Amino acid sequence: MTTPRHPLPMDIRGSVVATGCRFAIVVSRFNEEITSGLLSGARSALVEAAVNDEDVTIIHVPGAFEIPVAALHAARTGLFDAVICLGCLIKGDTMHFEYIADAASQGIMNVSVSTGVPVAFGVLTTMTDEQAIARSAPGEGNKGREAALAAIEMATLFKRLGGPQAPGGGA
Ligand code: INI
Repeated sequence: MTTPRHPLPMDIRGSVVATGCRFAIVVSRFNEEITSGLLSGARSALVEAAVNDEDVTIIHVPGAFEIPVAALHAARTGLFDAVICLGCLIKGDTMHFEYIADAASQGIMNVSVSTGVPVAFGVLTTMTDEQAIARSAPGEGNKGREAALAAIEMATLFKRLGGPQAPGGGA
């Protein structure tokens, strides 16, 4: 006699409503006039997704270079269903931009894959101030909003999917 198998979902996707999900936002202070716009965009998206204010923790770090380790710390607590990373790098005359942009993007991806917690990338890497201003202004093109929407989708997707949770089991 064969044991009845639990049917697998045929099609699964996230939701635009994330009530009950908990989010950490890691935001850097460098270029704060830009990162504050990204933060506003992310917060608005969470409000639109009916996420409760008390389910959002904002973690401030000095610069984009510090974002991955703060995101790792947040993910490892097991308290959050997703982490949203916000920062701004504007290209200057030296290689500094390239090193920090590489460290931030690779570091953020590594946190997500190593912990299993969705980590959204909302770090601007622009050639000019004008590009950074345009991408942090209120509205659909705000990259903080875009990162929050990705985090909402991934957090709700993983809730529906079930299976192993982040270390700490809080997600
Ligand atoms: N940090 C940024 O977030 N954006 C930048 O454009 C930037 N630039 O140009 O230097 C920057 N530097 C600081 C860096 O992220 C670290 O905070 C610093 O190196 C200390 O570790």
